[in-house]
Amino acid sequence: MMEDEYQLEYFKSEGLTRNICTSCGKAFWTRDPDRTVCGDAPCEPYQFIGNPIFRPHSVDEMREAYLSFFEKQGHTRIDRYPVAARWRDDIYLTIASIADFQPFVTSGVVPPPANPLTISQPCIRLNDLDSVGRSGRHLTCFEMMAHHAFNSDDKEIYWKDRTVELCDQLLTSLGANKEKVTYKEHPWIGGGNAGPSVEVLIGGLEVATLVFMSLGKQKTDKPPIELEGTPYYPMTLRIVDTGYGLERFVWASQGSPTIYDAVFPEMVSHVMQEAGFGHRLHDPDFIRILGENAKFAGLMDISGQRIFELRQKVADKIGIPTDKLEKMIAPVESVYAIVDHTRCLSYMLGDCIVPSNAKDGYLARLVLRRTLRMMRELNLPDDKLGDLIERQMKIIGLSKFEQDPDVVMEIVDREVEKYRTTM
Ligand code: A5A
Repeated sequence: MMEDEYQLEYFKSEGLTRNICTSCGKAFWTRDPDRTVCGDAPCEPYQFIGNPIFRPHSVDEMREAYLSFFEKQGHTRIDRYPVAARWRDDIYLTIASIADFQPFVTSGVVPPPANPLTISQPCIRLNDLDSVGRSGRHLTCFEMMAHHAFNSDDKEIYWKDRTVELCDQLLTSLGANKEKVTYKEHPWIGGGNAGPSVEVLIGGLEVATLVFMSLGKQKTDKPPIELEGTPYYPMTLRIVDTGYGLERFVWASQGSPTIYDAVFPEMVSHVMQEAGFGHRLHDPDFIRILGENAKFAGLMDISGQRIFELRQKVADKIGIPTDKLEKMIAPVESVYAIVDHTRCLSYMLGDCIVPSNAKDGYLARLVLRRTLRMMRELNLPDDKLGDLIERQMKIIGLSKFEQDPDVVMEIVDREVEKYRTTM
């Protein structure tokens, strides 16, 4: 699409070069002229497991570091929006921080709550359900840290150069080596809008995406550009839409085998204990196998049959039979998925979604039943679900939720009863 769009003054002044990845053929910008791969999965394995990219941070420390960095750079901090996107008629769940401002702010109908602004928005995405617990990097529920600027003809805030500069400065402030960062060109089309975007990659992990929303299907007084056979018109507003994965930042700051160990250590160890394999948490062999598994899992798109391929590769590398590895790893993946799903449920129910057979209620029921199925596989009693969700709500902070925690517990108990009857 728009090669010129990536010829940034900032890249030139900082001496970055544009290289083509020998693995995927896509263009990326780097400070290392000899670099041959873009740094994305599956072109490069994770480099940071056991070798962290940033100074160690907990989830709360990382969120605060991010928001206060952007505050110091002139952004206003905004409270999060609910995970149920009730202001929209096209999606049920808040899937990205920019979703908070669509469609009314992005179309220019109402002004943004602040400009520029910074936020850490809990998001829910259920499209990668199969990878959760396995890929080491996918969560159903994650916080998208972001800074957004809304530029108009009357008021220019900042655009591409400043956005990339801020990203570089943030990464450096957290202890990263700028030489290792790559910016991969990633033209973006979706939801009726389009624009250039770059993926920010370091240590083999995509930590952020910087989107420059500048085209829309809606007619404006400017001449259209044709993309994939459809005319797109330069928008009245040009919007800086960034997204930094909080949990991925925390993971990269700790270098643990999986994102789950880094982000939910107390919940992982609690569920491991309950399932009867707490002793493994301190077994060096087990930790090594988990790390190898995570590295390979990062390289693959794990869906359906591909899980067997993953098991074979890891088993070959470690030198143990595939079925033995399967017995070791599969229950741990379920523990991770249960921890992820119960956090997702605490946001869903805490933000007043009620499980049902329709709309967002259906999605809550889906996640809840999936969790119960996995709990049964680990011989965890159904009644434990309420307790796990309550623990997650307490870790996040009860004051962050609109719904009364007692009501949440009552809802969960009723759902467990209904599930038993259905079974
Ligand atoms: N609106 C744009 C910025 C957007 O949504 N981009 S994105 O889909 O690439 O997400 C931004 C960042 O959120 C990603 O770079 C990644 O760091 C994080 N992220 C996305 N999906 C995730 C998931 N399922 N689990 C954990 N982090 C995720």
